[in-house]
Amino acid sequence: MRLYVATSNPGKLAEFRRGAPAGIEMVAAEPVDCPETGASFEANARQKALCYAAAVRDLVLADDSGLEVDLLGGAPGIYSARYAGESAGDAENRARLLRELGGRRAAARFVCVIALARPGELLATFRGVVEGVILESERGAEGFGYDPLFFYPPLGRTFAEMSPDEKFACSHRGQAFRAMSEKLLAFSY
Ligand code: ITT
Repeated sequence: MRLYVATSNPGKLAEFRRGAPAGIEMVAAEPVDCPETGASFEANARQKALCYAAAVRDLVLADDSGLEVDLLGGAPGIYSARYAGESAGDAENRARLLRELGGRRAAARFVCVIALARPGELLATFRGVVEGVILESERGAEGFGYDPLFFYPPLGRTFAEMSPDEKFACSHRGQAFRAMSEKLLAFSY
């Protein structure tokens, strides 16, 4: 079956494409300028999914995700993509995170909420969470976003030091995706 992915983030798209089981074809939806005005990952994922479903006129998956750092009161949270400013890139966002932490290591979690929608109808949301530690400097070159700073204790490496398959097996996005996959058939008629 075909599932449109509502994202303009190539890192997310690559992870979904690689992680999807045989039988689910993940297709990149043409970028749509959707409002992202919710106060939670769930609200933003729902908004994105419904907005893209209206444009694509088919079944759509949207992902709203981000990093919550305890020492920073949960920041950057839903503002993770624009932590260092509206047009900031991943490297600038990581630099701001390191500045805010001032050399301290900090407990943190990645959160991912996947929303499934058809035109005019929100079908379901799925949440995945992974706990880790923000390091005082970057390690590794895989992945995207905050991956080089996110240390995952059970494997003793950052997400940027893992292969894509290793990351998807434990990540917030992999967890949410697997929960969604279990329910997907029910929505595909
Ligand atoms: P779309 O809305 O088009 O999907 P986006 O990048 O703006 O793309 P979000 O609003 O959900 O998406 O922001 C997610 C940000 O959180 C992302 O840009 C990264 O900075 C961070 N992030 C989320 N998942 C991550 C992961 O697996 N590894 C590293 N950083 C991640």
